[in-house]
Amino acid sequence: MTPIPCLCVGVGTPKADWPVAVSLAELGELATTAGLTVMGYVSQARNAPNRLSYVGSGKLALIRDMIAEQDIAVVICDDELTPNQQRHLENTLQVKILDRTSLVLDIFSQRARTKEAHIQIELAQLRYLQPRLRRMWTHLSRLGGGIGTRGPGETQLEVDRRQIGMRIETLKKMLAKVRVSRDSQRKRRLATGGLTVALMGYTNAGKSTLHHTLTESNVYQENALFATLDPTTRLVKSPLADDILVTDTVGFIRKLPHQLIDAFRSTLEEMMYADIILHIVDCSNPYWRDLMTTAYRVLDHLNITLPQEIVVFNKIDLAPDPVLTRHACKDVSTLFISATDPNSRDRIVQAILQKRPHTNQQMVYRIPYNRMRLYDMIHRNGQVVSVEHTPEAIILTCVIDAVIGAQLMAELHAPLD
Ligand SMILES: Nc1nc2c(ncn2[C@@H]2O[C@H](COP(=O)(O)OP(=O)(O)OP(=O)(O)O)[C@@H](O)[C@H]2O)c(=O)[nH]1
Ligand SMILES: [Mg+2]
Repeated sequence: MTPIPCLCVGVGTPKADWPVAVSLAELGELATTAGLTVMGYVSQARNAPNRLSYVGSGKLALIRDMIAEQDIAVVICDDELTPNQQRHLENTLQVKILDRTSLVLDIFSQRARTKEAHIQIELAQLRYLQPRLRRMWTHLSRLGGGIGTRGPGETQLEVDRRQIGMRIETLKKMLAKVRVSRDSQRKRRLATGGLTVALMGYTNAGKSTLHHTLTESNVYQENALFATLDPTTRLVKSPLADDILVTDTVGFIRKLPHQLIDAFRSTLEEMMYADIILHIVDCSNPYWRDLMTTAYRVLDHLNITLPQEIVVFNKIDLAPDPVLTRHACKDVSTLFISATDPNSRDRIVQAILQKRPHTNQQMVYRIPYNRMRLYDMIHRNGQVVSVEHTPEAIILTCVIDAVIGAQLMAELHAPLD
């Protein structure tokens, strides 16, 4: 595939939450994820984006030079452009102009796998297109020589608008049907009585990687933004518990296009039905607190109240100074892992079980003869159902408090000192 060279342009305003450079770097990652090649970044500090040209005239001239020098084919602006801004930039710069919203929509449409995701993305794209239709009409009326005030262009615009409106209604109905089937799937799952856990967090935090480590299933992971769109639920594979279901979900992003809020709502609703949320945070990112805030803001916007939350700091192996990072993060959580390390699985399962409402469950322990101390502890804490002696170990079945039972099981699997 021939590379498509692009330029990322951003405006830093005094009331922005993040420095413009950070937001622009993320825009660059989005562009790469969408298959473009980033040739450069241009930023400008202003009170607000220019209403016509997004940046000021001096920067615009600079961008024009860069386009000529580096053969730039696409310019991407870090905010959603108004139809006027987009037209003005296209006319002035004579290249394709994208904005953050259209880029995110494009990535979503590349990633959509399920029927629901396809419907959601088409809805979002049509909602993005609706206010921009006027622009197409302007082109058409110009082609028609601008004869009269109600030229063929305007008729076309009315037809386009009506067709888009009808398509949106059809898609909404299709979505309602898909949701009914998803609700019944969820009800069936909840009826099994297991503990349900949902992974949540900023895009690229490592949710799918942890999902894979916990369940040994192959959920798509990639060093790209929005690798996952659709929720996937699997059983956790651990000797500590056999009834934990974990759901992987879509990642959050700052400046989430409002057209996509609905698409997020349906996916994130999965979280409301979970018993526990694991909030995965990339602690190697210096802006980890802002990443967390962004996630909470989106949830707030969607009116989603979280059940119990456990904050898990991931990618500790990538932290430049792990001791300093642990210290800086400790007021939020003390759970630090590398999702890529299989040993993190049982630490996560233990953290989940500690939050689990205390219930008794039947467990089977296979205790080697050199671990008789554990045999006594299990005996003391649970009600023994049966004991069987084999040449290598004692097989002990007992009814025991789920949390204590899991802790003892973890000790049994820990290496001997
Ligand atoms: N070094 C290191 N890399 C990790 C760790 N966890 C995840 N990664 C990498 O980070 C990238 C993103 O991981 P994903 O699991 O796809 O992230 P995600 O949160 O599912 O991202 P979205 O689906 O986009 O929301 C991948 O390249 C992973 O291999 C970790 O603990 N250490
Ligand atoms: Mg993912």
